[in-house]
Parts: sequence; structure tokens; C-alpha cells
Amino acid sequence: MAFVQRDSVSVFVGLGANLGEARHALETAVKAIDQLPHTRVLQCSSFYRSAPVDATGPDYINAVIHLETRLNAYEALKAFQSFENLAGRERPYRNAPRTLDIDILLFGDASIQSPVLTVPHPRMRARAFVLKPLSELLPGWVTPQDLQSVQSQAIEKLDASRSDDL
Ligand code: A4P
Ligand code: MG
Repeated sequence: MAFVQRDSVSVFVGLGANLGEARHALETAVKAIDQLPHTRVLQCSSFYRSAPVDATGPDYINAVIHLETRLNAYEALKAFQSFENLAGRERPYRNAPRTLDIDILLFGDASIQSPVLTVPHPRMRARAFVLKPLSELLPGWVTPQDLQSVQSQAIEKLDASRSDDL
């Protein structure tokens, strides 16, 4: 019987870090994700510096990437968690400062509610650090009302040529 390849899926992933070499951690994660089997990073947003939301600690560096993959959502989640662990991620308490966080925002048009995975990410429309970079890659998805509702959250786009912003 012929092996049937799953169609590739268009995926949007949020990256964040606010400990250590945050910007370098995000850049390393983008390269690692691009090297996953059956996976290609198509676009990376600008990098943003953002104040912690529902959290304390240093400012974050955040970005969103667009990729296509033949992995399923659980395979992708497992791979992303292994990259977080390689970056030294620790989880002492909820929303603790972190060396690397990789969240699945949108996985094609999948709607997933399982004990380990919720997609679309349930808080993505409430966060400027997701909406601003996502609006660069998927402008039709982010409405002016979405951006208006998060305008009190401090966030700034970083200069693409500088790597010493944090
Ligand atoms: N999980 C469920 N759904 C997903 C998904 N779509 N993608 C589970 C990834 N993981 C998902 O994740 C906790 C558990 O969520 C995992 O075991 C996985 O099975 P985690 O990475 O340990 O923690 P997290 O990502 O901090 O959790 P959560 O609840 O997604 O946090 P939020 O709501 O995303 O908030 N402020 C700024 N400025 N920038 C930030 O990046 N991040 C947070 C985290 C708070 N404030 C922030 C930032
Ligand atoms: Mg996470």
C-alpha cells in the first residue's frame, strides 16, 4: 500500500524570552525549527521588546514566525518543548521569566482542546506581543479593534540590524 503523505499545514508560532541572551535564543529557535523534518520557516516577523503581561520580571523579546510543516500539532509541540529545554527553560511558577517560550498560535484551521494543547492559543487576541508581530505576517487576521484593545501594553519594534537590544 502506498504511504500517504499528510498535506503540509500553515502554522503561526509565537516566540518569547526575557532571561539570558533573549534575542539570540529566538534566532537560534528559528533556525532549529527550520531544520525540523518536513518543516520550513517561511517568514519571521520583526523582533519586539515588550513589557511583561500578567507577569513580572525583565522586558521580553517577542516575535512570530510562519512555517509550513507535515508534522502534526502534537509532534510540533514536542519538538518545540525540546528546544525550550535545550535553551535552559525552567518553570518554577506560572508565567515565570523564561529563557525561551515557543507557543503554537494557529495550526492551519485546526481547533484543538486537549489536556496538553489548546489551539488557537486562547490568550493570543489579548496580547500585543502576539498581535503586533502577527499583524505583519497575517494582516487580515488582526483587526484594528484587536490592536486598539491592547494599546495600553507597552511594546516597541526593534531595529533589525541591532542584536544588542537586550
Ligand atoms: N499548551 C497548551 N496549548 C499550547 C499551545 N497552543 N502552545 C500547554 C504551546 N503550549 C501549549 O506551557 C504550559 C503548557 O501549555 C505546556 O505544557 C503545553 O502542553 P509553558 O510553555 O510551560 O508556559 P506558558 O507558555 O507560559 O503558558 P501559557 O499559559 O501559554 O502562557 P501565556 O498566556 O502565553 O503567557 N509578556 C510578554 N511581554 N511576553 C511574553 O512572551 N508570555 C507570557 C506567558 C506572559 N506574559 C508575557 C509573555
Ligand atoms: Mg509556552
